[in-house]
Amino acid sequence: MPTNIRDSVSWSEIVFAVLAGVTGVAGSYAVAGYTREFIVAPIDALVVRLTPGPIVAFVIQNVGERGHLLHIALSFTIAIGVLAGTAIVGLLVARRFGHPTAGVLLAAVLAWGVTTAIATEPTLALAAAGPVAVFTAVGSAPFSSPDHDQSRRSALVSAAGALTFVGVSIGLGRLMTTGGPASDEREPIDEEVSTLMQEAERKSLDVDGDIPGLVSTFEEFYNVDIAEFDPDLSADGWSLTVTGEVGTDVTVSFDELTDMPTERRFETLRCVGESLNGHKLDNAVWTGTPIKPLLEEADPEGECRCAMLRAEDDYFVQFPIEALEDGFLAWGMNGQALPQSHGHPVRVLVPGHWGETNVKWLAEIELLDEAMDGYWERRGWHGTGPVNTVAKLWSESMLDDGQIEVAGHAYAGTRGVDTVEVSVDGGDTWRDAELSEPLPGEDVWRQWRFEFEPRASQEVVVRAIDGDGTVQAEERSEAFPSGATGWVSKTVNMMDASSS
Ligand SMILES: Nc1nc2c(c(=O)[nH]1)N[C@H]1C(S)=C(S)[C@@H](COP(=O)(O)O)O[C@H]1N2
Ligand SMILES: [Mo]
Repeated sequence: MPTNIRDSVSWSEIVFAVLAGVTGVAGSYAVAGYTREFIVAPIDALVVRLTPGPIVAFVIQNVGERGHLLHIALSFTIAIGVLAGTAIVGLLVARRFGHPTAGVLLAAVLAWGVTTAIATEPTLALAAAGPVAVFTAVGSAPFSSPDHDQSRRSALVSAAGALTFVGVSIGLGRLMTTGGPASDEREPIDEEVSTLMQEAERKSLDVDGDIPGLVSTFEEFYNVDIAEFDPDLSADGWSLTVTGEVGTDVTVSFDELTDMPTERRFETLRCVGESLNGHKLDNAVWTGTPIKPLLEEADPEGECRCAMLRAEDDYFVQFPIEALEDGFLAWGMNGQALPQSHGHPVRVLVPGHWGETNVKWLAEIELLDEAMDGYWERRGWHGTGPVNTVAKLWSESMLDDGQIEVAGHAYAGTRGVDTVEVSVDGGDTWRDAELSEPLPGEDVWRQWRFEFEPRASQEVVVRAIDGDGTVQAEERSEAFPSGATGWVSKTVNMMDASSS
């Protein structure tokens, strides 16, 4: 056996193997879409799971939002590498034994087997194995000897073919990526929800700038997930178990849950990781049932009076029972079945606490004896506590009469927003903003709006006062580890405002 891989694998073989890997991944995408059946999905889950906490914390702090591109790029590279590896084996066998057919068959079977083992059902795996076989065949054809003029042409034609294939696959894969609940699971909006949504629309301020209404649409509602590929669960197969330090284990199916007393609630969510004036703050009407009766039925006994909530994506959050008792198990959002990206079929909503406690794809509530860190707490965050108060400045515009309008949303969790104040002189003097009428509910944001006479350039500062009379903290801090603090401040000059 040669000791150096370069002795045994030629450059042209590497090129064809890479083409096989790229097209194999593209083929998998074409039939699976951007779902958990796509060969990259389980690899990415593994990459995320194996990445040490300090690295995750570092990436979140320094790369932020785009951090997930790093692990996704790595996962694509690994997937391409694995399929290219199967092609290499085929190419070597073809050359060593002078038997291209055997090599192609071997590569195809290996690519198919690996794809089935990693990600997807056997028939879908054929879509990855097919292109691997084709490029192994082209790469092991006699004319592809490295020193032939024709081989260069064949490589070029192959690359062009691969590119075309990738392009078509991207198109097909997009069609396969559905996202929301299947259309047969989409329900008509019930009357109670539609009354609440109308109320929210009526109470939304008439803002000239572009800000969400009091209910965020599915398109607007932010998304934060630990996994790149959301669990794809059916309501039929779902159940929730309350277990651990309990008097009796309790398990409920989806049908049993939705047969429990149903309520509709406005509930606002905010991510602890968002920047001070960020947009990871949204509100919806949720349909569900209170958690408390289920907890009472299980009869919690543990020392810490706390529970670990666990989800299908291996996410987990530890939380005091006392706060959990105010929580809600939701299966509907704005009158539709919970979309896949928001936790289909059932998620938790906990009033007043940071977004991370609102566990999606809920599977288990385990009552504990001893407190343990949750997923984000292990990575240094303090994100289970009550939310900070914030007033966002999300739009500036010049009105027809020449006045400047600034507007946004304000949120203070269960304390509620009492007042929003605006200063147009950098914080020296303050006036009250117009506020939207409060919506029913314990944990709902409000909109604010303010008009002023423009001067050349002025610093607009905004702050909220919560229902306890506490003014939003002025001292600035980053989101990590306990949520951003400070007052949002923006230099508004007439030119900018007129163009927004
Ligand atoms: N299972 C699970 N639940 C989860 C998360 C997650 O990654 N997995 N992210 C949490 C975080 S950090 C936030 S801010 C909210 C976001 O909910 P949304 O995506 O519905 O807006 O969900 C929380 N629940
Ligand atoms: Mo979050």
